[in-house]
Amino acid sequence: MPSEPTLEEQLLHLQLDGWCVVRNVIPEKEVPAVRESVAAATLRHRRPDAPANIGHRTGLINYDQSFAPYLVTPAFIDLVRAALGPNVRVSFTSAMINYPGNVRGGLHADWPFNQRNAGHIPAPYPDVVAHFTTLWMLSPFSVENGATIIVPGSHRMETNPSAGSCSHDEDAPYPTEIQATGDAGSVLIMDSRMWHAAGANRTESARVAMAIRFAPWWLNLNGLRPGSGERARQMEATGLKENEVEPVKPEVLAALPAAVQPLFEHWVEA
Ligand SMILES: O=C(O)CCC(=O)C(=O)O
Repeated sequence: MPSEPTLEEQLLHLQLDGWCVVRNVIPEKEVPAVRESVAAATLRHRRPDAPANIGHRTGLINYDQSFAPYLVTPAFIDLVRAALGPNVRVSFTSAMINYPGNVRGGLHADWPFNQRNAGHIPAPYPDVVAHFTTLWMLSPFSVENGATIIVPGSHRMETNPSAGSCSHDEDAPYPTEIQATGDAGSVLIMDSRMWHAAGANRTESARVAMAIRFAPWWLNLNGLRPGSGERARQMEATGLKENEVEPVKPEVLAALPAAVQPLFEHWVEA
């Protein structure tokens, strides 16, 4: 078994290639309980507007907290903090169950680089590390069950296929794309500028995952806050839609492990 890469090696991988996988963020024996808890919460609270073949729940932290202690697994959070700064904040917690038959998604970059969101940094955007998307493999991610498709190095491009002006068609495979595979309990960390898409699930089993996104302290998240004036103004100015991230309930925040609370304090319900 090869030895685990050091934090410095993972940081270089993130900086140069835009992604890395951290193994065993949730220990192997503990993954089934987290997977079942997240899947059950997603089924109970499934977003009615979720795409066909995907069970989806945003604001997951209000519905399930089984994953919370692992957000501060040192091999994971030390790397996120080394890249984004010590005072990182969680911006999104979402659960995704990709059922058998789910088809390949379109290549895109995530908020705030996705040009279809009202709150977006307009392309051509500068080469700044501003947001991370972390995809938590609660099922093993394999080529067959639709491990996330990524285009290594694409975080250094100044646009992505969500922009009408991008020369690459979102539905066309990119010549250098790969799939980020890993055991259950691993986490794919990527710069949110990275071009990526869900792979097709050609197996008979669901692929259960979470997308937990992280922002540095200086990134303005107010456009995601339901009912905020900034959100309304951004949507009106652009004529575009925006994701909504429901506030964390005070009782949920209070029950989180002390080391996890600072990641969510900024988003607690007033
Ligand atoms: O499900 C996946 O593998 C990718 C998810 C994705 O594209 C996203 O959350 O932005």
